[in-house]
Amino acid sequence: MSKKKKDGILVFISYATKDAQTFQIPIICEKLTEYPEIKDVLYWQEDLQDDIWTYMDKNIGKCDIFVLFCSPNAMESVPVQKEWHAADALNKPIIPVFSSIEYVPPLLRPRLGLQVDVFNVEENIKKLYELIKKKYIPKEDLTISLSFTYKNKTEIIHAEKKAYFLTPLIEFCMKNNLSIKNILVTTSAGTRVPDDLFDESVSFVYSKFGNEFIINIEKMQIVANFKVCLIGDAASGKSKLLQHCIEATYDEEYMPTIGVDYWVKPFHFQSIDKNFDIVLIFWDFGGDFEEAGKKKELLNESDGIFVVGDLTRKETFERIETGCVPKIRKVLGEDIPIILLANKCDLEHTINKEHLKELAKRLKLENVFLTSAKTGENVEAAFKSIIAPMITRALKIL
Ligand SMILES: Nc1nc2c(ncn2[C@@H]2O[C@H](COP(=O)(O)OP(=O)(O)OP(=O)(O)O)[C@@H](O)[C@H]2O)c(=O)[nH]1
Ligand SMILES: [Mg+2]
Repeated sequence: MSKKKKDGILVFISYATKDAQTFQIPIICEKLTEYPEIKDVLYWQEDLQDDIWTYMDKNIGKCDIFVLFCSPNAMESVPVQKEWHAADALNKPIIPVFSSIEYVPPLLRPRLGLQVDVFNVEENIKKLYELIKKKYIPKEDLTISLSFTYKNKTEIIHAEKKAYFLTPLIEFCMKNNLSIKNILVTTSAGTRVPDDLFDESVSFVYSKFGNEFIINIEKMQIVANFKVCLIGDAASGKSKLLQHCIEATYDEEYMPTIGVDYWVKPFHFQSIDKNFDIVLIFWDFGGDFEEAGKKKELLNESDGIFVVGDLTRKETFERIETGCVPKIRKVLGEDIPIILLANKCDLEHTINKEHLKELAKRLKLENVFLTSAKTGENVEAAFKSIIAPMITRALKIL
């Protein structure tokens, strides 16, 4: 690698280390870098500080052209295979260089490559340089127009093909009062795009269907996934409450939760002017799971919390007041919605509702419910009641 140039084509060379001499890799790289259009040529050498995986990770994403030296050694090399697969997944222009077509991975055979005579290095470099220039797509050609439509409103956004498309989409949604945490859209190509794959899928759909790209927000379905944790003393009924809510069953057998259990339940929620499909992902913590450090990490990114006490054991509420709630606020902030469930209301108990309401007020809790996992009293209503405050908070955060 030579003197740094500011602009130009960044080339990544992938080869099997055993082929370094056969293909004269260091010489090719050095000579290529001498061309003014080529900014730099990246290739891994054993004396580099980074191991090959770190090197690959850092550099494939930013290269403009990926050159693959194909040979029997390259076919057997795991790093080489990973490298070209990664480049392909990232839509990088790939140039296979080979002495015989049989060494080119079948998937890459239709691409414009370069057949070389390994003994004619000078000639190979010249041809490779021409091909690199031909395959290079200047940055300005990478801009695409995204047309967002919602009801009768349309907005065209010029985004870089490599850019994150979710950001302009969220901005558009916010302008039209449509914002929410995770978004599921239907593209004009008919593909449903989940939030975390959105950017990749847009690139994919774009490359498949050409450069006119419309995202039809009229078909947009708003889906929000919320992480909700249940915390409270052992045997207070956290798991049985969830079991009742999700499976509509109950049994007396106590099976303590070890660590954390996960439960998932979809809800439909309607506000004045919007419909939401909500998925609550419940994290059901075992009461004995008090390794503070670990729990703190696991609580991160929660959207709402249920603290659960056992009406037949007063001390379970004392611990909610002195331990649970302050800890939760410390990790998740003051605005995290917390709801108190006073469970086992089917059993005789001495704690009255007024007392619990006062407790909830003192602790600035969102709400309090007397529940029974056994009879199902208030269970569904209690779990549903956390949705509205979570949505309000998510909209504020966005
Ligand atoms: N009568 C009555 N019993 C309940 C109720 N909820 C739970 N139980 C009983 O209490 C015991 C403990 O219930 P779990 O739901 O496993 O308690 P947990 O809070 O998940 O306990 P850990 O996982 O150890 O933290 C079980 O034997 C249940 O049958 C309730 O509403 N009424
Ligand atoms: Mg449990």
